Amino acid sequence: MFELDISDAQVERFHADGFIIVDRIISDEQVALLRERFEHLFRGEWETGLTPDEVNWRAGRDREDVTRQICNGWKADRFVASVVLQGEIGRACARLGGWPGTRISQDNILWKPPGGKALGFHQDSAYEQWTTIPDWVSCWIALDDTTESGGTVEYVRGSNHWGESDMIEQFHAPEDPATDLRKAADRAGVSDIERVPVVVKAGGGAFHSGWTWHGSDVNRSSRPRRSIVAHCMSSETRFHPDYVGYIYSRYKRFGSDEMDESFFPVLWHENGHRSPFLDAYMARRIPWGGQVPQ
Ligand SMILES: O=C(O)CCC(=O)C(=O)O
Repeated sequence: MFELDISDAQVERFHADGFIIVDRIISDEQVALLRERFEHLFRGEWETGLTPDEVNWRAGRDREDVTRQICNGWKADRFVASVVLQGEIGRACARLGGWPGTRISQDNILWKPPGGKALGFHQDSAYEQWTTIPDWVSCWIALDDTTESGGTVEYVRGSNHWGESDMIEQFHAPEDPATDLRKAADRAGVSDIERVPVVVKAGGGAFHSGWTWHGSDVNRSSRPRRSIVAHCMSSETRFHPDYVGYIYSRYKRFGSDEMDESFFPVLWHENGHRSPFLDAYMARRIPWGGQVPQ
């Protein structure tokens, strides 16, 4: 693991532009490990025995020309957990978000094959209304070298200042990924939309704010574009008392707005706290739901 020290200048850029691009987030060994785990995950092989929260593509079941997606692969695969739940990712997100600590909200595992269709431009935080602080900071990590024509993620510079929009019409495989983006720009009185593609080597990536518009176009290259995203929230986040998110509110207990660390673990906190099961789980010393070693 590389230390992810975020400088004051990067914090300033993050707030101004809504994102920063970083050359190196995970090691080459971790990139190779995740590429290998992708094969298992998209065949529906769950290392821990547990199904991820969202499985939007499975080999043999779904169309070959769409972007494959799984959310919360960390619950199904401890190798994935060993990368995406690292404390350093939590520390970097806390610094950028101005939080005392970081919880993972969900991971996002994406595989866009050659010819794979676009993902619509959206604001992540529009999908987070089931929480009291829907202000994500996300760490997007490339698992292949990315190119502008290869369907890499693109951020719209400064769009974190455009205000809050709703969930978009079509996230998966829209003909035109920028439909909702243009409407949001109109509402914000912006005529010049600057889309910045993230072009990095595998292992590099970016951090973006939950209110930054982003999406990605068709993969027009001959190579796959794989990536993994750690969508993070403040350690202080609680469930919204009324709003029911159709997937993640299943983890809300009746009569409580507290987030259970088994499902939304704390990756890093300035007071030294880290969810106690994480390191043993990530090292495959305990199974899902196992006894935490003292
Ligand atoms: O990787 C992409 O194409 C889009 C990723 C995304 O939507 C996200 O990180 O929130």
